[in-house]
Amino acid sequence: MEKLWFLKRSGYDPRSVVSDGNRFLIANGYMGVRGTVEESGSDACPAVNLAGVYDRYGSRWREPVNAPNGLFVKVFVNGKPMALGEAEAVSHSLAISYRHGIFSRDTDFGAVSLSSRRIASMAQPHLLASNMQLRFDVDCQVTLCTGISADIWDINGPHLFEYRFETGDTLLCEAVTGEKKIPVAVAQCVRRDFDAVETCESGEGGVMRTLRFFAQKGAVFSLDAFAAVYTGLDTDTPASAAEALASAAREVGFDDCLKQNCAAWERIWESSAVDLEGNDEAALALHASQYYLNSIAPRHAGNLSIPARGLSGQTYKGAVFWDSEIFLFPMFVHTQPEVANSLLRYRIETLPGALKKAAEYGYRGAFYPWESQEGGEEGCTNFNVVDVFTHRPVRTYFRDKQIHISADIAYTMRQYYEITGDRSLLEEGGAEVMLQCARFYLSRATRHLDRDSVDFADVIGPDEYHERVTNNAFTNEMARHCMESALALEEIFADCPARLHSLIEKLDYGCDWKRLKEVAGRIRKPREKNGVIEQFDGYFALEDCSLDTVRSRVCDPREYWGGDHGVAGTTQIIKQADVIALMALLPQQYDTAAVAANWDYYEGRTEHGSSLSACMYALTACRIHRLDWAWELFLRSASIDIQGGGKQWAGEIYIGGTHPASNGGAWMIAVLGFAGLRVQKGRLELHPNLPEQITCLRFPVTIGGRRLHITVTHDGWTAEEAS
Ligand code: IFM
Repeated sequence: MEKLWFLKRSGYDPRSVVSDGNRFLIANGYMGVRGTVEESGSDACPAVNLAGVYDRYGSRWREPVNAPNGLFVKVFVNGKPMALGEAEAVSHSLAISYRHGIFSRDTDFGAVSLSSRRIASMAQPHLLASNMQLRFDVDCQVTLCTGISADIWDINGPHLFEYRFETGDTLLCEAVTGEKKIPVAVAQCVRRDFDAVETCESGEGGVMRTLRFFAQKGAVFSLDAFAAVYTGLDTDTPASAAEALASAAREVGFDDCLKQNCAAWERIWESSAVDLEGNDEAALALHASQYYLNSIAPRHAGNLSIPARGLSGQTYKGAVFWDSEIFLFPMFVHTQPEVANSLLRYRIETLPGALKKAAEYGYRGAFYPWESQEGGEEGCTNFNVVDVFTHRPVRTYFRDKQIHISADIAYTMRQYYEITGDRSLLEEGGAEVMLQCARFYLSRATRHLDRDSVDFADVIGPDEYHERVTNNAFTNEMARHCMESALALEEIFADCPARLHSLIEKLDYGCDWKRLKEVAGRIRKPREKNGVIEQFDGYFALEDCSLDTVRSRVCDPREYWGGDHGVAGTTQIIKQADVIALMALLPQQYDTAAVAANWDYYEGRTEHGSSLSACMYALTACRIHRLDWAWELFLRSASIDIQGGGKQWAGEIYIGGTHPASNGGAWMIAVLGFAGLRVQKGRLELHPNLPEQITCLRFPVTIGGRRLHITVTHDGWTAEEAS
């Protein structure tokens, strides 16, 4: 049903331009194009955000590069700009087809109405294509400028230099990044069904083609634009590759490019679409979530991961966080294992960066970056928040102390094997990652002379508001799991022990292997009171006040709640799921009574200030049959990007964009929570917990190369093999 895959918003409100840029994003894994209108200048934050290409300008934060915008179009009627914000619009709407990743725009300026559609081709990752229909309501002289705009949005830029433009049938814009001199090339061609006097020129703002023509009242003209983007990371000749692709696309035409794009999207949905019956709003939100996640999967690469704000811009430095493993991986491993494989190959290939980071801090093994950029470079700086009162950068310790990142990666390596039954990833570097992560915890642990137990002191758990704590339950248990997973490699490689032994030898791991056995069992178990796990040593002694009390102490809506001076730091109010995240990740360790006790304690003390929080509470709520809560938290996770929700500011730093972790969380709640899917080495089980709002859930899963279609209702479930 079309309406379950389609979002439209009518009216123009300049205050929504930034959130609409996220909401109407189109992307294909290689690049993301923000949902801004064709004529937007950099003040509207347009962006063609490139996956995996980073740059640093001066001493500012490194961030991903935005390419010049090859789909720029601006129309003038009798010399007046027909542009949002410059001319009054009689009506205006933006829409997106989540099924096929098609952005559309309809604006009636009176004299002319502009209707356009745009795709980031899912069939050809380097290609953007658009069609604009212009309907004239008066006889008029028209000037239409279209081309490649270099007036692009950067948070910490500029990132492109040494611009070179070429005019002609195909327009070309070449530049290089500042730091690594990576060439970036964009080519643009058009196809039109009307006569015009055409001229081309280039200048600071880019390279433009100007079409001048006379339009009679009632005339309808059509303009296709094709833009191709390549960088020096894709080919040695990005400019000629871009030119060739843009002109080939013009030969094919917009309609056929669109068809190829739609067919590619249909293949994605065949393997992943979750259809929810009983509540259309929720069904749309779930499709939207899946769209935002599927559209940014690095299918073209095989060794890239996904940034925390996807391809919606440069927020969070375009970096890869634990979000990828813990929140995004589950949907992919169950539906498109090749994408899950890519996320983990990225970690295998960036192991050298993790070894280097550990060594820099004086540890052995692999300490993965908290905010990973290309090559495993740590993007997280020492100052990640700007204080709203003093305007000074605040020292945060995410980079140094959020050590659970390595365990999260090792956990996911093991999950990949457990779910797919495929050992090849472990053989091709995954086992080494697991061993090096375990080695890191060996070297990071603190042993006291007068006790047997081992502590992890001075860490930050998922709840980032309490910094530099000791024995964070999540960190300790995940570190233990990491060590036990390393030891489990013996069983995983039982049929070819020589393979593991030669790796152990290569890594000079003999002593560590013995120590793992000893230390894993000694890691301090979290303290408990009445069945409630203490989040870290001393947490229960903090002020136990309500969320409202903490809120009432906030003086500025943008102020940061964590760290030394934040309003939450001295209280038990936490930012996001921490103990509850642990219970969601290691369900076998906690019975339902333990989950219920901790859920009841922590939920009321959780701000859900991160979009990663709701899904962890929802998954555990399903386990303890709190389905009303699970439903409410599911809606929150699934609708975040439709609503334009989530925090937009951390202190004075903009953190808006799409929310892949929440998108992945929505899939997890629907499939792992409501349908209760578990896959162990290719064996599938379902333990449904359908809320009353859902009458039926249908979804495919791919296990061991077989695709199954699952249907879950209140009467039971069926699984059918796809033909
Ligand atoms: O990884 C998260 C973190 O847990 C909370 N702050 C935002 C990060 C990126 O999503």
